[in-house]
Amino acid sequence: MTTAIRVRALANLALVKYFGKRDARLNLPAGPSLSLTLEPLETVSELSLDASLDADEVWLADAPASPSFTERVTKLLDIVRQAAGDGRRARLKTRNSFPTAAGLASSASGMAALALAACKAYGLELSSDELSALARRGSGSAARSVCGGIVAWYEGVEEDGRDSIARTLLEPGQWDLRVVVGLAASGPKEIGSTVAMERTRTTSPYYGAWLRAVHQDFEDALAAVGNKDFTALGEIAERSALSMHAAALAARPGIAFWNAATVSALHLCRSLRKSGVEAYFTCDAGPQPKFLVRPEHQPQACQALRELPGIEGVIECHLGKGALLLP
Ligand code: 2P0
Repeated sequence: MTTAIRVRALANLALVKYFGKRDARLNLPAGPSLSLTLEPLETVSELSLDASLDADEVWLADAPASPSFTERVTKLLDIVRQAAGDGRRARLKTRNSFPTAAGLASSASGMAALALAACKAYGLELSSDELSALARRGSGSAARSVCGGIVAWYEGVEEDGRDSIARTLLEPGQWDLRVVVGLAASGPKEIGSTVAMERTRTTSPYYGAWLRAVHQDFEDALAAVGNKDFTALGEIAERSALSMHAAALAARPGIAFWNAATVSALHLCRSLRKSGVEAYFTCDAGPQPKFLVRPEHQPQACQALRELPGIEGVIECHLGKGALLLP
């Protein structure tokens, strides 16, 4: 058995959402997206190769992982094994510092960590663009968690997806943005984002309008990041989230990720803004509301969200680094 490779990767929060694929096998997105890589939402993974194993062995938080998660891990490892010409099976022990599969992007940090660990373990030398494209094969949003700070994921035009990669626009130290995550419900979500986005693409009458909006929102968000214009970026983030959820709600059958606390949080966010606390609402494929705020407004936003009925806790986040090896 080889010595374990240890890596860490952070989850990310999309301000311009990824929701819809142009190629489901390669996880090629139908549009670009823009995200924040967030400390302290971390995955730490250990990977070792073991020639005596017949199949990959996957542990999630000290328990054997589900067959579906194990299968996703094997799928990504198979790509690396084929490229490296090394068929050895692996043992993966992975752990998230935050609720798994609850709309907090655990697959993004998990698959980014796995891609990096697998490259190191199998001796594959990849550029950061290539690593992003590899992580994307595990989970689309993982392409972004390879990179730190404020990140753009370009949809690309190539059929094989080699130009569908994410890159850092600003490093964590270059703009201090904060995110307050509200924990609106614990436990796994009712519908996974992969299934939800495919149903939305194939059945929602609003899907075309959503895609057109994404391209404009991405261009506007790039400009807002370039100018460090918080208000512009916040407004884009809120409208991108609401458009994504509108498209999903209109799918057949409709997909409602929100619960009562999520709706209350949207209204709370808007009343905070009226009172001078400039917070913007976003939400992903689960019920957890997230507020984008400036550092000086983080304490008030945090307190208000924590006191909201139905919110079980909050996580205060700031920009963090891309996937990295641990000693
Ligand atoms: C995002 N989401 O941009 C969007 C917003 C959920 C809502 O990326 O099928 O788990 O593995 O590519 O990456 C979640 O999608 O989906 C996601 P797959 P993934 O953050």
